[in-house]
Amino acid sequence: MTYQPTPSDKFTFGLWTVGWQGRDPFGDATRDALDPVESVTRLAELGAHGVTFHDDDLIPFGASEAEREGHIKRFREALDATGMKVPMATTNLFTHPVFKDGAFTANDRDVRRYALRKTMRNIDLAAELGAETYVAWGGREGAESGAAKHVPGALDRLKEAFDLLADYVTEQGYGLRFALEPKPNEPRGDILLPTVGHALAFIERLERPELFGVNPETGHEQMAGLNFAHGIAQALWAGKLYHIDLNGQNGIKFDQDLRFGAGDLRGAFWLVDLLESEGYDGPKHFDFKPARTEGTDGVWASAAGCMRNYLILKERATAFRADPEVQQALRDSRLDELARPTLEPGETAASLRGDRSAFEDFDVEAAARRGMGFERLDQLAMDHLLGARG
Ligand code: XLS
Ligand code: MN
Ligand code: MN
Repeated sequence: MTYQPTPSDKFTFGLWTVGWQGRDPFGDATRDALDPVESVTRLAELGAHGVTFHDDDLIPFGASEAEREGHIKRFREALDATGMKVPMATTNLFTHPVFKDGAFTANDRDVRRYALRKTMRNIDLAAELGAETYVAWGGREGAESGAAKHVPGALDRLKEAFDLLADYVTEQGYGLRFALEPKPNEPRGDILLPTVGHALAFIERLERPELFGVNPETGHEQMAGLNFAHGIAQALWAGKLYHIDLNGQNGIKFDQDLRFGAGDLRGAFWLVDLLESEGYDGPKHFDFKPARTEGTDGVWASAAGCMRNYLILKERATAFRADPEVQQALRDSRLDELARPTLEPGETAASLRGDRSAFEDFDVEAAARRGMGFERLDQLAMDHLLGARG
């Protein structure tokens, strides 16, 4: 195996990821700005399928109409020359100080109206470039203190915004769906829709829920101490995994955005196992930040590492599932039994109550003593992950 990615792997990168200059709350940029055209070209050479962007990644905030057209034209030419796609786009509603109290949920109504216009403008561009997904991360939709944000009211405003945007894409006939991106905190003390579960529940309150899914990010769920693969599994189960942001994170701390595979490696293995075995076929989007210690070469090494790690983990997960010993261990752990409905076909509460074997004659103590075999199963997974088996 060479682990050489090709466009059919559907790996995509945000312009803001490889383009991150390394500015953090304590330090200035460590790298020069990257021309989006160079990012498209270099990522294509590395085997990526496409790029994604916030409006301001491509067109600097405040650019004139003529400048805007110029940036779009150069970008389009780079896409045409390389065959790179733009499967997703999003809006920057967090960098400019006007968004200091949020965008769709800012207390200031004129800021909310401005945020909607900024978003609609970039939705037009996203549709023009053939994007299928529009991501919405509520960057500063949150608060640091209790009375500053009336949360039920803010959720009303968030629903109002998404209902309007869904009407807009429908009226325009755009083939776009929205993917809400949860994050628990950073840059706000607390952010609305902090986890995949919150976002899934919110979507059901919208007027056009079918146009909304989620874009979970590895590190964001892990910042909340949650199991990312479990969140993804529930999103898949709900038919709502419209997009995914892959990266790495070392536990509950600031949003590290490490390259995919760094941080929680076992978590990454189970995630790839899940995505591959459930047949997720959307873009595998890396939202990472090449460490600010790196120069330009390090940026591309980091981007290549994201894809390489995914492909290595895919190979290991496939070998794990194909291993006859693993298949026996899965049966020993009764995973086949979990796949079986608890009731017989046509069985009712009344017939269950009438089944003495389910209760009166059930040997609770014997069942309690049965080992589950999970340790052996997990060790087999560990052996595969570490390359100690087949
Ligand atoms: C920041 C988010 C952001 C979104 C897109 O933490 O991950 O990059 O993915 O706005
Ligand atoms: Mn992040
Ligand atoms: Mn993200």
